[in-house]
Amino acid sequence: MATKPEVRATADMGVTYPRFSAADLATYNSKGFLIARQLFASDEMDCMKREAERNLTGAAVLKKADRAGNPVDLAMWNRPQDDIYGMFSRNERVVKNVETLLGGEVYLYSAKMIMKNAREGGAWEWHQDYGYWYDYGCLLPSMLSCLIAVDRATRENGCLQVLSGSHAMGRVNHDRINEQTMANPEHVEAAIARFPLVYLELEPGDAVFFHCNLLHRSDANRSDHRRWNFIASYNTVENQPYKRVRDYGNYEPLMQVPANAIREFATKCGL
Ligand SMILES: O=C(O)CCC(=O)C(=O)O
Repeated sequence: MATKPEVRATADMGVTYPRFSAADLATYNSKGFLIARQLFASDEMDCMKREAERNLTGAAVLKKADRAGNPVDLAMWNRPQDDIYGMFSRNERVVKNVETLLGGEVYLYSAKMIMKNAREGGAWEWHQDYGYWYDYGCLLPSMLSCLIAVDRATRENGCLQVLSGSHAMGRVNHDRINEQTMANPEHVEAAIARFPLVYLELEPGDAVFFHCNLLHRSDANRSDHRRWNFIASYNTVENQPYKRVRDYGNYEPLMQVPANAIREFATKCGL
């Protein structure tokens, strides 16, 4: 049984890609996350990066403040798209592996680009994604996110941090702090003492699949290097919200695109 939460992947021109095994699933179930290195190749990431730099500006960007008042910029998509972002969030390289981890048919719950710009991008407080989604009508934590590094992510520029194994705690209460929602501080303190803290340093194209109850956070970006990442979140079809609370997260069938869809789309659209 694999114990290291890393799956080596190759993303070559023939687009071979890793399919998570039973051992990977066991690792994911025990640690709450799994890393797939180079799930996407650098030319594919460059297509997303170019598009994002061109069109994620102005009104497309939501600005939230962290506890210290630093801006946390993000762009969000409510449904699967036919654009470059959709070629990633609908890509079978991601979705087939998500189905393995969640054990059934899934749909895209939301997608976002988290934009931590150099020297100003704000921090994220400790939280579980299910801390939000439970309130949005999802009865079960049969949900996860796939974070894809657009830029290199390091400790200095505020890479994602996780408490390995903390998803086993189940959902903890969350409180509103400024414009973010934070897991109850007493539980967080106890969890930090109990579960190993892991900094997820990533190269562009690396992906991390993480459980919706995994406690995670990230520091503000104090470096000269931008740190953007794209996060696609998935829910099982049977766990679709029992009520409509938000414009996102509502069930819509997910039309998967083949592994080579990014390059084909880029060629077609001249990206
Ligand atoms: O990108 C980050 O640093 C954290 C984002 C995050 O925690 C979230 O979107 O839930």
